[in-house]
Amino acid sequence: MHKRLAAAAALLRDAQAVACLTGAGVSAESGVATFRDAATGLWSKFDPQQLASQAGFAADPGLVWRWYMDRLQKISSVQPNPGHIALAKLAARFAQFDLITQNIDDLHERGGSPTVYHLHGSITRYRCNRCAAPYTLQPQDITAQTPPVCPRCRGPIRPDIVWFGEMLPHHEMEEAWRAARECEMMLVVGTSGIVYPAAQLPQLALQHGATIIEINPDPTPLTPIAGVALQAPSGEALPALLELLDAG
Ligand code: BJW
Ligand code: ZN
Repeated sequence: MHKRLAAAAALLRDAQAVACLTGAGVSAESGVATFRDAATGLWSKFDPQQLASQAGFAADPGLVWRWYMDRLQKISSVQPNPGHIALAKLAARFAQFDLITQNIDDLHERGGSPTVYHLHGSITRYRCNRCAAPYTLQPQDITAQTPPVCPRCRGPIRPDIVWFGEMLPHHEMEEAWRAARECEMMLVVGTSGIVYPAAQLPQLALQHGATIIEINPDPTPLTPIAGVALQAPSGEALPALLELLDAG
């Protein structure tokens, strides 16, 4: 592990442009459940892939609303972990550092990262599912059994999150695809690498000459294209990487 960390630090030391793609694993050590680990607890009998879709919302809007409000409360109650904090500090070391996340939580921001491209939206923002008007969540919405109703068109309110079959937000996609083309190094942290189009980003970076550093305790479909694979939790590997860089 130490050898691979040293190799990763050596590669990063001279880089000018670095990009980082994160997934649910970066928030796992904060206590936020990942998607494809065996689901536990209250929601274990529901399939996230079914709930996170227009069809799932149409079939049972209340169920989907309660699922998100439960996750919002969980996310609000947890803290960024040393991985989020190390990424914010790493950013300051490079002329260009683009942080791209698939996560809908705000733990990167709370960990100190100034600009974060949320490819799959954010659980802190809400909008109408019919007319797309933005909606400010009210305290009573959090315990409501059904979604709030849009004041403009009476449509159901939903989180501003990208469900299966929906398009990713235009600006975030542009920035993420630019970052992948421009970077010399791409850190790929805590993602299973199976959800598209986000999983294309490391491939694109590689095609444009970047080296991929993967941080994940388990192998993924992206591991074979990684120049260095650090098989460790990101809350340990990222601070260790930062320490090696700081040591010069
Ligand atoms: C640790 C750790 C620790 C643990 N430290 N690591 C091409 C091919 C095939 C299918 C498609 C394709 N293009 C599009 C599709 C369809 C679909 C898709 O990709 N399906 C796949 C499942 C096959 N994609 C879409 O529908 C996308 N839209 C789209 O393409 O629109 C155009 C279009 C329209 C119509 C038709 C066709 C195309 C939208 C995708 C939106 C994904 N949204 C979700 C849900 C958000 C809602 C919510 O949160 O409720 O986003 S899916 C879910 O997966 C979530 C995540 O952001 C995303 C990625 O998951 P992630 O982050 O990788 O988490 P996990 O749990 O999978 O992995 C965690 C990893 O962490 C693991 O590897 C662990 O080992 C690791 N780990 N502890 C570091 N401590
Ligand atoms: Zn509306």
